[in-house]
Amino acid sequence: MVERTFIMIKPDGVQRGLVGEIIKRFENKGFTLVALKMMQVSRELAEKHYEVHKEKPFFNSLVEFITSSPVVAMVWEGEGVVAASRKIIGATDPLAAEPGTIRGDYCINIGRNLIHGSDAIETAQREISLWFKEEELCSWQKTMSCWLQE
Ligand code: IDP
Ligand code: MG
Repeated sequence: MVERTFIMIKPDGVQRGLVGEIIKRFENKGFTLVALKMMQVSRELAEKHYEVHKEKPFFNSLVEFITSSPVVAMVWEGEGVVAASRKIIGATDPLAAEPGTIRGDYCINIGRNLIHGSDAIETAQREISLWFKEEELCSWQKTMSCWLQE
């Protein structure tokens, strides 16, 4: 089974018109998009998704924010995609994120950091099954795959 990760463009990314710019970075890198949907997140889904943070002081404002306006949820596939996506995204605090990363290039505040990406392979599996039904995931082969992989 090829590695997959869960990526979500948060409400600020959608509102600021950065959906195309963000998707472009994953496409240009060579990863494969296997699922994508725009959705208004329910409180229940938001709380489940951020379950590990439920004792944190920012938990409530995070759930409020994620449910405040639509998001774009995606699954990307490729060898090493989980760790590589975290690098493409950059550090959680945008002011610490390196230039060239999404957070480093397009945002300034930890509570408005544009994008979520799974932090480990097991987390990715949990998040993908939380956000997507099996039939929403498209398994497909890029015709140019021989130009991306030896
Ligand atoms: P990550 O998104 O880089 O994986 P996490 O530590 O998993 O970062 O935190 C989840 C989200 O919670 C962050 O993306 C950010 O939006 C928010 N967050 C994390 N730490 C803080 C904080 O100290 N203040 C406000 N929001 C925070
Ligand atoms: Mg995280």
